[in-house]
Amino acid sequence: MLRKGAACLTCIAMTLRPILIHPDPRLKTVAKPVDSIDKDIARLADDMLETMYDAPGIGLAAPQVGILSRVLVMDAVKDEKAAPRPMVLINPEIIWSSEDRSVYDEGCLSIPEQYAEVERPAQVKVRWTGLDGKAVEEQFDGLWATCVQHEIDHLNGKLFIDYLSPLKRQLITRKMQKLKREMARG
Ligand code: K1U
Ligand code: ZN
Repeated sequence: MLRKGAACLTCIAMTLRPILIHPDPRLKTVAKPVDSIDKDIARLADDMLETMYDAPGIGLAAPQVGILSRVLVMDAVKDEKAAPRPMVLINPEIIWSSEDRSVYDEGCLSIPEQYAEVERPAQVKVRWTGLDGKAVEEQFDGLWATCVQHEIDHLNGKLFIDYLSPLKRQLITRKMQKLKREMARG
């Protein structure tokens, strides 16, 4: 997988999928576990990575493209010059969280141009199934830990604004309703 704009023949077959904007009932729904990793899941993962890099973003969960399956992609490599690290996590589970907490000014591709500080465990250990069907476990910290928790929240129908006060959440929701009305008008 290459970053946006990089030449890649296999990328030609990939499709950018439209990203749902909050509020949308699909973003509040708990996604279903994937029971078999077939070509449709591989295609979904490829499309999600392409859509994430194009946005641009550092993560994307399947419900954000309207698919209620437990699949997420991420690449939180910060250094533009470093090699990309596209990751596909199927049925991810947090199996350990640190006591230690960290605060990050989070954004969300389903809530464009809105940011807010969210406190989460600073490190998490995650278990998931890879596209090859094999179980994987890895401990994440820094931006990777924030991102994987944000994405797993999406699989559970939770958005970063759910960590904010009802007043702040309502303010952002109203802005998004207005944005969606404007987008619908073209
Ligand atoms: O899930 C999403 O909506 C994607 C989201 C992930 C995320 C961002 C910040 C903290 C936790 C999780 C994004 O990628 S928003 C865009 C963004 O943060 C970004 C975009 C380009 C370069 C660097 C960051
Ligand atoms: Zn998000």
